Amino acid sequence: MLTFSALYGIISLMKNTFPKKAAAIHDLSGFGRCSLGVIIPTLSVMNVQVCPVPTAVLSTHTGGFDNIVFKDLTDFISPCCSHYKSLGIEFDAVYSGFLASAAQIYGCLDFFSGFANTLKVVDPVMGDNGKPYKTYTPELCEKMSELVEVADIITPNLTESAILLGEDYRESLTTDSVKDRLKRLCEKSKAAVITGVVIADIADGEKDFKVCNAGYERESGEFIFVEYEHIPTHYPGTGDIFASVLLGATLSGDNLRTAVKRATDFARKAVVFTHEVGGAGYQNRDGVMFESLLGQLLQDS
Ligand code: PXL
Repeated sequence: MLTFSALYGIISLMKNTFPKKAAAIHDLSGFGRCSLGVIIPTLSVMNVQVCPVPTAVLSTHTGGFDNIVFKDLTDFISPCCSHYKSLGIEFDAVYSGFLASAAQIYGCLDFFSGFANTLKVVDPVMGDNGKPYKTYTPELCEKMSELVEVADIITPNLTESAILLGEDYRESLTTDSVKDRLKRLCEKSKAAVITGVVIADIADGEKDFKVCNAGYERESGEFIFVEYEHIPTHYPGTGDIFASVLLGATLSGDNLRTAVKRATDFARKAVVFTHEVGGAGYQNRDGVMFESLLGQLLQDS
C-alpha cells in the first residue's frame, strides 16, 4: 500500500514538477529591488529552488544612495561550496552576478568546477550607462573574463559587453557590429545575450534606431534579436530580472530564442508598469515594481 507522500512523489515526478535547484551567487541589497531581492522571488515563481550564496550584504544597492552599509562576504563563498559538496547536494544551475571583490571570482570558479555538469550562467555585473559601478575595481573587471570563459550563458548589458572585450563604450551599434561583438563574446562563453542594445542602422539614407536584446549561440551559429519599445528611463535590478527569467525559462526546457523572448517580455512589462504606476514623482533608485506581475510567470514553468 502506497503512502500518500509516496504517491504524491510519484505524481510530481510524472508531472515533472520537482523544482530545479540553482545556486545564486549574488549580493543581498536590502532596499532598491535588485540582486537576490528580485532573483529569489522571480526564480521561485518559475518553480526553481534558489539557494542563495550571498557575496555581500548591503543596506541598499549602489545606484543612487550614499553612506551605504556594506558587508563583504568574500570568505563565505568557497567554504559554502565545500559544504554543499560534502553534503552531496547537486544543482541544476549555478548563476553568478554582483561580486564584492576580485577574490570572489575564485569562489565562483570553485562553484563552477565543483558543480561541473550544471548550467553555468554568468551575469557579468560591472556597470551601466558607459560607467563601472562604484565598487567595481579595474582588477575585478579584468578578472570577470575568467568567469565568462567557463560560462554557458552570459548576459552583459551594452556597457559590460564593451568592458569584457576591452573596448570603449558606444551608445549605439550597427547590426553588423552587434553580431561581431556577440561572436567575439562567444569565443569565451557558449552563448551570450547583450541586453539593452541600441542599434542604429542606415536605411534609405536615414538612421533607423531600434532597441533590443541580442543573443548568439556558438554551436548553432544562431543570432537572436528581440526588439522592444524603449522607455527612456532606467531602474536598477532590471538586468537581474531579465537574467533570472532567462535562467528560469532555460531550466524549464526553453531554447535560447524562447528564453530571451520571455525574459524580454517580462522585464519590459515590469518597466512599463513601474513607469505608469510610479508616475513623475517615482524615484528610479527604488527599482522595478515587479511584485504584482510575478503571477504571469507561473504558466509553462
Ligand atoms: O542590479 C545590479 C546590482 C546588483 N547589486 C548591487 C548593485 C547593482 C546595480 O547597481 O548596486 C549592489
